[in-house]
Amino acid sequence: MQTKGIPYPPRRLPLLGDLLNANPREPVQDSLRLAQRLGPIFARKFLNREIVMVAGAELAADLSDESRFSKNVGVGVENLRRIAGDGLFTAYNSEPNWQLAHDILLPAFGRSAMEDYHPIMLDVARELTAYWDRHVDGEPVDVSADMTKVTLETIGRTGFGYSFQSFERERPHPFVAAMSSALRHAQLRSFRIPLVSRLLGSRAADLRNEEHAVYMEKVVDDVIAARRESPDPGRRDMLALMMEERHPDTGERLDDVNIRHQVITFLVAGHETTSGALSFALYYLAQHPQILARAQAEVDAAWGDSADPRPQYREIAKLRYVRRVFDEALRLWPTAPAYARQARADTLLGGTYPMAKGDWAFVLIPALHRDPAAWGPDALSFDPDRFAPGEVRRRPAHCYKPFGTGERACIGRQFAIHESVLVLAMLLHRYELIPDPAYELRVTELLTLKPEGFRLRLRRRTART
Ligand code: MNH
Repeated sequence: MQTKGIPYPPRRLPLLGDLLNANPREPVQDSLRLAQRLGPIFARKFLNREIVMVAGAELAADLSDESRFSKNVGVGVENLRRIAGDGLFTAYNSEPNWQLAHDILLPAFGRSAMEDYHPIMLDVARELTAYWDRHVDGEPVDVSADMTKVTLETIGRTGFGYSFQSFERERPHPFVAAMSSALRHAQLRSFRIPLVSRLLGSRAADLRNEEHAVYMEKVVDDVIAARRESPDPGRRDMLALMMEERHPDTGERLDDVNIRHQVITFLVAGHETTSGALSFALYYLAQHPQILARAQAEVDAAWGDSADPRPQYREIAKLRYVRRVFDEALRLWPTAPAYARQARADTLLGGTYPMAKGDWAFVLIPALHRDPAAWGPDALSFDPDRFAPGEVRRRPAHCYKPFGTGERACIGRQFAIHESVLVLAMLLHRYELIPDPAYELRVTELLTLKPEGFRLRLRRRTART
């Protein structure tokens, strides 16, 4: 879009733009710092590409107007098309497979599907506690790594009836390593300088990425083959819908290539962001003893002091305070930190900035979630009570967007929330979480965000041994 009148960082170079001042390993935290200096909208220039970032609540709310704006498959997301093709997340608005897959898959995220997933989610959560029990009074646990075990296992088993055996292996499943490399590659590719990158051996990186993509496809083909070999007629999970269901109006089905793209999409989108969100929630709980105590009291009141609680589906949504802790963690560190919006027709963003049809801008979600205009002067402090019902009503609309916005918003939102509240509650009920007092939060970026090097020591809570 036109950037006349939009602030940009100082020290811009003629050919490279802002590249020298940018940190390609931390584009989000970089931009967040710029937002604090430059305000609600600013431009960054890399080589010949100019990117507009929206950081303020008022402009982000305007971009939420579905009649004037839609999703843009932009920088970063576009680089994922090698592995996710026209899957739900990476599909262009114009691709017919988006609507087809959306309509076929929607029932997999409805209430009755969630009820079916619940016992599986509970099994996985109990595998986590069995695994953490071995660390009680011993070596600290690596929180982000273990949350990745839970969330990958959960999406694999609920969506596809497939176990990665995450808790039976010492090292992460190779799918996780391949996926992390693919995400890193997609992130870094956006910052490439064509000639320099050839000299620096980017081609080798591209070839490795190709290997990772091929490996991920092989895992997905295994998942599908496993189902073909032992069909499970009663099953109504994501894979069953994709393989058997026809569109309710047109009778069309998903083709094999598209199913592969969807499976990769769900395996990646369905675990990486939730894992980060759980990790940040545990980080903030461990940092705030009073909040931790209140969350524990809520779970204790609901579940008593059973040594082996087996909550029912409907009990999870009643844990309102645990849910607020989760919402607040996703406010400060929304683990899918940006989405892009494009103009459906020529328009003025916020009544001020001209956008031609097709022009697009990023919404920098962590900046939006810290805008004092929406969140008040203490926007940087962790306070789950911001999500008490009265407080929510006091805020402007569209200032909380961890799951994106509009028609292309996250289809897995309820899934992520149910899984996360369940896992957090199980952990809160069972353990004292003891942080390393020397730890300072470091956030790693692989398109998504997660705490790095965050460990907790565990003690069993005394009442329930
Ligand atoms: Mn999810 C889209 C965040 C969990 C599957 N997700 C999005 C978008 C955001 C997002 C933001 C919109 C991106 C854009 O506009 O470009 N998602 C999250 C977060 C969590 C999450 C923060 C967890 C916390 N997502 C999940 C889970 C699943 C999932 C769990 C699947 C089981 N998400 C998707 C899919 C899309 C999506 C699929 C694309 C939807 C579409 O465009 O139709």
